[in-house]
Amino acid sequence: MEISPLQKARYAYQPKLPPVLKSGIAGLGIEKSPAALPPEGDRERLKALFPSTYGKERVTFVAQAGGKAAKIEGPGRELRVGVILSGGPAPGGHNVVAGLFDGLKAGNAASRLIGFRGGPGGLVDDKNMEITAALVDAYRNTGGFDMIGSGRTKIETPEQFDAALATAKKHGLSAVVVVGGDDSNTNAALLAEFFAARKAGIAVIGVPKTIDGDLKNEDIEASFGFDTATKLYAELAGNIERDSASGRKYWHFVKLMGRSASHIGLEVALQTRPNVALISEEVEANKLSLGNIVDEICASVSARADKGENFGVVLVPEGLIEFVPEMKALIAELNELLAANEAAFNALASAEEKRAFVTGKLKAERARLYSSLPAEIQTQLIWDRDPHGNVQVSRIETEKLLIAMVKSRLAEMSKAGTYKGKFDYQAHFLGYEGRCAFPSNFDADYCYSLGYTAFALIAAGLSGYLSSVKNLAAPASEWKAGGVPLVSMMNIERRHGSDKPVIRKALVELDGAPFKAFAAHRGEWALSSDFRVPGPMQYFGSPEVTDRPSETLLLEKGRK
Ligand code: FBP
Repeated sequence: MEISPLQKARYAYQPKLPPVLKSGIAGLGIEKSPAALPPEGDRERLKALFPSTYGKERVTFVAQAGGKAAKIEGPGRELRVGVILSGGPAPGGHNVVAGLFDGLKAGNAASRLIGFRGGPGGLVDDKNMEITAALVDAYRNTGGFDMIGSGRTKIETPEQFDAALATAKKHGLSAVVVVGGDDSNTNAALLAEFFAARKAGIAVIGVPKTIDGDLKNEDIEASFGFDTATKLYAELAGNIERDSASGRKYWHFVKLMGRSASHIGLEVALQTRPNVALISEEVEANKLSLGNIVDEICASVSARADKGENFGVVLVPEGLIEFVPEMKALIAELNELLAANEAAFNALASAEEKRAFVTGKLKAERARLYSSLPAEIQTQLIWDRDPHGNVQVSRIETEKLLIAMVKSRLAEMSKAGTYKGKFDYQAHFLGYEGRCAFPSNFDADYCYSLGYTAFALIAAGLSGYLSSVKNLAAPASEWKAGGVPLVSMMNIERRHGSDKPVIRKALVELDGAPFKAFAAHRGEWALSSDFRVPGPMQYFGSPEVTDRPSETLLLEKGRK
């Protein structure tokens, strides 16, 4: 296979590790401290659901140096470890595997790493491949999950749990590492509990992945992939802004990936200063309707038209549709209706028949809202849910819905004499192009460190932990490594009509520093053409440019 010059150059990049892991794990000490507690009302139920793994302490690796911290027993043990990449790809996944592999081999050259292909289903169905040094070398510092593939299978039935255990035993595994987001790590917690209850002696360790940036808390400062994906989207959004200011004839509506939380949209807004950036969490908090959102966009369009500037940029978070209260209620009713009438619905051949079927079953008010939407959006709203029951928001063209609504509102305003501009538009969706990009230096370092830390947790005989690398807003020379108990991050949520233990999703906090920084400036950005163009991500050069973390992280950690 012919590789690009950049890929070749990136092979030579040596990712940075937290200092404590730089000389391997021999002599490494472990400090324990109380972990955060789940919400008070859920503790008893979680304790009952996770009798073997509830109540574990947070661990931090420290240099032993003759200190009092407990030591890792037998650090050079021969280990066999399985690894699964789960859910949507995120830049840096291959470096998690590389860090895990290098750690294992540094501990004992005879240790082996087995990749389960195509996500969690690979463990259930025993689709495996040996991860060799040559394979790892071919993927170092590259984007994608194609080394072993990924998938969204949810391990939930007793048969699936039994099959996963049988596979792990067959391969003589000491541990399974699950690289995934909140749903996948919820699965990891359940698997850890199941293996512990069966006294299988097989550890389960999670690694926090998702470009969405919503798997974070006081111990997990960022999920990997967010940094790279947002740098790439910010480059593209900035270029679109400059194009709009050059051509002076289009309003660009840019939908940005991120299933639920608006962290991606917020980060890109902070980097590019668009005229409008919608934040789903604010829409929900202020109970804004689609009409209110359209008003906000039209206010900017109209004020800019008054200055003769019939162009601009609107950022739309992918998950918006589910945060608009009226749409949220509609989607909830659709979910129930589709689940209850699965066979009859699936038997219908055309999209038109399917739309008519659901319209006939919706309550009057929601049927009215559903019918008022463009036919394509109606169809997109009834497409299959993913295996975790989520609406596939990446397939709903919210940016086009907003364009249609803005256009018709402007026509009304024009008639009433309150708008005198010209509205031409372009729609974009930035999503899949960011998930497999070459990881930024930050993600290359972070992922390698997370993989190496996962190995250290396994070597320390721990299970039910999420690999944690902290102090990320500082240079890697100040990073810290450890683990957070998965159950400590859980709560009980209502999913598909029943209570389920799940890892809490971190939404944008409206009293958090990143949102406040955005809110302080957006009024001025709504009118201005003084866009900020970040340019392409840099891999070589001054660390101030190449290693700069996201604005979100810098603001959250008070470094800005
Ligand atoms: P994860 O939560 O698995 O990391 O996936 C995130 C994501 O990229 C979302 O932003 C997006 O809505 C979704 O995956 C798209 O999923 P798919 O790859 O199945 O189309």
